[in-house]
Amino acid sequence: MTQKTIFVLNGPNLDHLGVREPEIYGRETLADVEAMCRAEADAAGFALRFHQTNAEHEMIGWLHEARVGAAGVVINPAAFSYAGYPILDAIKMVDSPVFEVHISNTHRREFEWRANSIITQVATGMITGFGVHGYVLAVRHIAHLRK
Ligand code: CA2
Repeated sequence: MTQKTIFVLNGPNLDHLGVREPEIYGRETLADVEAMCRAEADAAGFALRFHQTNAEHEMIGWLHEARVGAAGVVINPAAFSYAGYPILDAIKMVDSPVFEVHISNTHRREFEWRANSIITQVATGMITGFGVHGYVLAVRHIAHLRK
């Protein structure tokens, strides 16, 4: 890993992106999101690590890899947003900017709990409701910050 590596990390169930609830999350698959992020990172001269997991320990492992010397981290914690205290602690250990992304507008959803991400308090910034374009904006912003 070099200082020019951007991590894009995805939490539980996002492997079903584009398949379930397209009216909320859109029709792009996670593979489409990876391609969009990779194109953005490539154009700016950054390497990209793109991962998805349904297991908290695996997410923590990638955050530990990103802990020292990454350009930045983009994370959609998905439902880890609501009880993922070990992930919150791991994000606090990362020495580069960490941007939280939610595809849907979590403040405009059916349940109030969706807007109450515990991750936001340790994130550098947060994007919600920009669809999958939010990932691209976050990658672009990290490239801009770290160029
Ligand atoms: O809007 C987002 O990106 C979310 O982080 C998605 C999470 C949800 O728990 C958050 O409240 C908001 C995961 C939603 C469930 O997984 C699905 C993934 C793809 C398609 C349908 C559901």
